[in-house]
Amino acid sequence: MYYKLQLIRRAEEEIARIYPSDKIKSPVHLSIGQEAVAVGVCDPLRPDDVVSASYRGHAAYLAKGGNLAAMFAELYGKSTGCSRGKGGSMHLVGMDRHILGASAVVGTTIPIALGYALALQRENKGRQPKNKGRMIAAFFGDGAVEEGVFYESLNFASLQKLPVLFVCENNGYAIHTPLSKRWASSRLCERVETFGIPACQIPDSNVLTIWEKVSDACVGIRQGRGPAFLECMTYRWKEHVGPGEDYESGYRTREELRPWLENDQVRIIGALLDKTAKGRIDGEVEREIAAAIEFAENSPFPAPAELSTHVYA
Ligand SMILES: Cc1ncc(C[n+]2csc(CCOP(=O)(O)OP(=O)(O)O)c2C)c(N)n1
Ligand SMILES: [Mg+2]
Repeated sequence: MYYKLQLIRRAEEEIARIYPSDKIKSPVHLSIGQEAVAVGVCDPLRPDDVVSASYRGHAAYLAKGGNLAAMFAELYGKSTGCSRGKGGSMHLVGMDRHILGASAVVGTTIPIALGYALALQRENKGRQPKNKGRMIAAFFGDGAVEEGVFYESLNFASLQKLPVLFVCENNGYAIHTPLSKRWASSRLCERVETFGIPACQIPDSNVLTIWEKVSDACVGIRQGRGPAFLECMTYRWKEHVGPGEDYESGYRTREELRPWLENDQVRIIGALLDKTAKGRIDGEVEREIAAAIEFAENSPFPAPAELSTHVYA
């Protein structure tokens, strides 16, 4: 788990470092500070489980085992990228690791995840249940909860007992607007429970707690008992989009960040390891990231003829 936490943190720090050079051709929504959610959720999953992420998706992509070099190449707009350089940061995909393509349109990935869950359920019931027990984890932000399709999805998933784990990454903001100006009630889990879905909030982003709650939830989901819901409270350290900070822009204070810095799961989990083990992992992470950046830099851009290929299916 520390390896994954550190990989995501350092990869995104490198993205922030490279970004001003304009080599990265895509807007980037960084998850620095939110890594524990992706790792705590993806670590207990099976390799053949599916993950659906949002445009803030580097963390979920890497936590599920997405290829790091293909991610960097995608950010650089290169043909070796995981979306052939045509999607950029907001459209990471890795079907070899069962990572569904993401979308920039808030909330839209939730019903697509549901469609995948429905397909898994039907294959489960087929004569040769090759997908026995497979499930999907659907990540989305607190802003997605304001879309009507979120509630339609809760109802449909519960009614059909779909094998889906809903994961709301509640970082308190949709761009610059805090929850207090958007939600009539902050009791999200209670709202979800009225759909007959067990729901639980993890207030402190503790990666081990998230891991445990997900492991517990997966048991019922895999047995066909229907969906579960997690609200993971977290905090976005960087600006909404881009590599910088925005504590001076008036909508939040640096004071609000402080408890989350003290609760940094990357540092806390790293401190549980002995120094040699941690040093070995840190070294491995740095080598992997350097190799991924080199791969992206040396890869070609897509040929002009590719402009209209793989656009529609
Ligand atoms: C349907 C739709 N409405 C509005 C937007 C503009 N928009 C982009 S990101 C965003 C905030 C979403 O916040 P949240 O779901 O909490 O995710 P976070 O960025 O905090 O991870 C909005 C409103 C959009 N992309 N799609
Ligand atoms: Mg948010």
